[in-house]
Order: sequence, then C-alpha cells, then structure tokens
Amino acid sequence: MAIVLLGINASPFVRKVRVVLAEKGIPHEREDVIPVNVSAEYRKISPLGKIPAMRDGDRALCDSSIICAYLERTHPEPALYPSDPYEYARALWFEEYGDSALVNVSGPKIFFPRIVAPRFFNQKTDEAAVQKAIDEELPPLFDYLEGQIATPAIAGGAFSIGDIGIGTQFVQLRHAGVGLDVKRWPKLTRYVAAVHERPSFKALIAEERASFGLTD
Ligand SMILES: N[C@@H](CCC(=O)N[C@@H](CS)C(=O)NCC(=O)O)C(=O)O
Repeated sequence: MAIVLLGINASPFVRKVRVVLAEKGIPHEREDVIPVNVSAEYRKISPLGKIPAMRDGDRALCDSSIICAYLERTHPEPALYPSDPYEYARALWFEEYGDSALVNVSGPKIFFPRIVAPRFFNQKTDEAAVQKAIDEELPPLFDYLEGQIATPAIAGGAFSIGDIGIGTQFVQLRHAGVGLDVKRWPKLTRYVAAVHERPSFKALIAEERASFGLTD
C-alpha cells in the first residue's frame, strides 16, 4: 500500500518529509493540500489543519517530526537519527531549532511576504519589514548555528534529521533571495551549501524554484 504525503511544496515542513523520503528511497505519492479552510476529512488526519500529513495504507499521521520519526522506524536505512543517545538528542534539538526559532522568522516574516503573498494572494510585499527581519532577527539565529557546526553534519558526525530541519529553513530563505554573509558566518555558509548540494535537497530546490518562477 502506497505512502501518500499530503501538502504543498511551499512548506518547509512538507520538504522535511520529502527529503527523508528521498534519502531513504521510499516510493510515495503526493497530494496537494493547501492549509487554508481544509476539509473536515483532512482534519480527521490533521486536527490542527496543518500540513504535512501522511497516509500509509489505512494508517494516517500528521506533523513533520512525527512522520519523519515514523519513517525512520518503518525504513531504518539509511539511518537519519544518530545512534548515540546524546547526539540523537542534539539532532532532535536542531530539528526543533529549525521548526521553531528559524521558521518563526523565515516563514511569516520573509518567505511568506516575498514569495507567497505576491504570487498566491496578490498582495504587495512590505520590503522594509522584510529587510528589518533579515537585518535584525536572523543574525542572532545564525550566530548560534555558526558556533555549533563542528563537522560537516550538525550532530553525530553524519547527515541527520537535525541537518534536514535546519536545511529546509535555509531553502525558504534561498527562495526568498536571502543569502549568508560568508565573512560573518563562514562555517554556516559552507555547511548550508553542502546540505543543499545533497541530491535529495538539490532536486527539491530545483523543482520548487521552477514552480515559483524563480531563476538563479
Ligand atoms: N509542527 C508542524 C508545523 C506544520 C505547519 O505549521 N505547517 C504550516 C505550513 S508551513 C501550516 O499548515 N500552516 C497552516 C496553519 O497553521 O493553519 C509540523 O512540523 O508539521
């Protein structure tokens, strides 16, 4: 029975799951669900009306972190969670840092006004507000990450859910035209570039940029 991922590709949380599916080579289908006025049927799977959700045969789940953890158990190889208990916890922390601290700025304050609002809601971008978030709110978040990157991976020495959680938020920023200052954040700049070069991320970035009409 096929896995069906529900959601749209503008969501960093949908992308997290898509990267896990790609890294593990899990066959799946995707159905577009826009998280606005969702159907009563969708709410049975995702009671908060958020994306992503997933069906696996007659089972259903919601929330990207829960779906990724489930896929790790159903498809253990390649492992995307470190086996060492401390590194495992750190990987979860960086996933959470992406899912909360980074998304709070990258989503509503940058990606939404620059990419979603003009394309899908015919709204003009308040560039001054976006630039303020870029100048004032992102740097402290980046400073913290710069101090955490000791290896090519953020935790456990190998690519993990922590890198996926961080990497997906930097895709939002990249789509919105926000780069990293290599002089101020040299390690983070190299790290994000390496994560985005992975075939899983690279293919999704290209697909998404085409769908938003973005050119490099
Ligand atoms: N913790 C959730 C967050 C999901 C989330 O916030 N998704 C956004 C789209 S990026 C959404 O559905 N927003 C609609 C809403 O909040 O009603 C997860 O990891 O899946």
